[in-house]
Amino acid sequence: DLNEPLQKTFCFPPVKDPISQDIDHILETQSALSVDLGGTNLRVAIVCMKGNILKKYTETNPNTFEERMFLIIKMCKDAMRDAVGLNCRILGVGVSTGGRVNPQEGVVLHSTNLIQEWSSVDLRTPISDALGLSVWVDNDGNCAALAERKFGHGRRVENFVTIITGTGIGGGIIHQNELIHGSTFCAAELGHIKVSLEGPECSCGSHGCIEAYASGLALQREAKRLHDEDLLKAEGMDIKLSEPITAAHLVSAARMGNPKAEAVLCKASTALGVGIVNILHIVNPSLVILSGVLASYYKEPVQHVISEKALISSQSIKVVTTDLDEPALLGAASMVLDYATRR
Ligand code: ADP
Ligand code: BMX
Ligand code: MG
Ligand code: CA
Repeated sequence: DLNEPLQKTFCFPPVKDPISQDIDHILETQSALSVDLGGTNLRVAIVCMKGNILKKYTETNPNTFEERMFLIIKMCKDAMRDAVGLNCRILGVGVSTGGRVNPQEGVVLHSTNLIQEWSSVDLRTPISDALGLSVWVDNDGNCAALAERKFGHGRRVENFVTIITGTGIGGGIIHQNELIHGSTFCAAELGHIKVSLEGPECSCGSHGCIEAYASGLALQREAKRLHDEDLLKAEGMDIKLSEPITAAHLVSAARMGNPKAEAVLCKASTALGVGIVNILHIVNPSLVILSGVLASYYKEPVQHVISEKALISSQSIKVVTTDLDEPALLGAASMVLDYATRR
């Protein structure tokens, strides 16, 4: 075949100069271990400089302090072993966790009921001692904001806010390009913005927080309530007896036209939207980034509430959903990648 040698000649990849080859090599091999502790899950990942997750491990977050610390260290050791095979050099460990965190000390100061036995916990010392690596720690919503600033829609955006929905609702605020921690590391606890005086009880012990209306746990609570009253099913929806009821059932039921499920989701979206309007009126960001399991569901109703309830000067702000896979994990990694390589 006369064409064959010709094709071969033209199929060679473009030759890179040695400097860009070196940079590519560094970006692909220098990596961080990242840990994300949420109300349900404990995740660990190996993340490279480019923000790609090279390997991810997921377990249920244990209920006791002892089991949790043991599992974090075990999962990190497993990941470090796998990193060798993946040709990754681990620069340090970034930890994203629910709760108020002092990032200077690497300590979780206080947690709500969402994570038990997780107050006054020094994470830096035991993890660093066990792994022989430097450790950075911050709140999970704050980490999500760091990830958006480095890898996501927050790149080159001076003022933005992110809201991440999981078991609870986490938040992060970037103001003039910097994360806000506040005077006692309690800034940007956006899940605990209150939108009513007598709303549903929240896992923080208060009432009417947006987390108590719109989080995964809140929707699961409502799904179970409807299920107990035999009101969760919709035409064509099949729920097995043994199946645990979750927020996902509520979303499916609403999509299939169940008016009770629709009403619950409408209230949840409105509560979240009103909470976001309050945020707009306090920090006036130019962008709101929604992430987590329900982000795509909430985007449109939140935009609608803003158009109805925000002051004219706040109406032009943009609401987008993240394009990152795991914002909290990636943000935990970004602390390592930014600080460990700082000269
Ligand atoms: P966390 O960080 O709090 O551990 P995740 O971000 O891992 O949580 O999300 C877990 C939460 O999301 C659980 O509350 C679960 O019920 C809810 N969830 C999981 N899948 C879905 C889904 N498809 N739709 C709605 N909620 C979901
Ligand atoms: C809770 C609170 C926040 C956290 C948020 C999201 C604790 C333990 N958690 O509001 O600090 O950012 O949950 O957490 O106090 P997740 O479990 O949904 O990831
Ligand atoms: Mg989470
Ligand atoms: Ca936060």
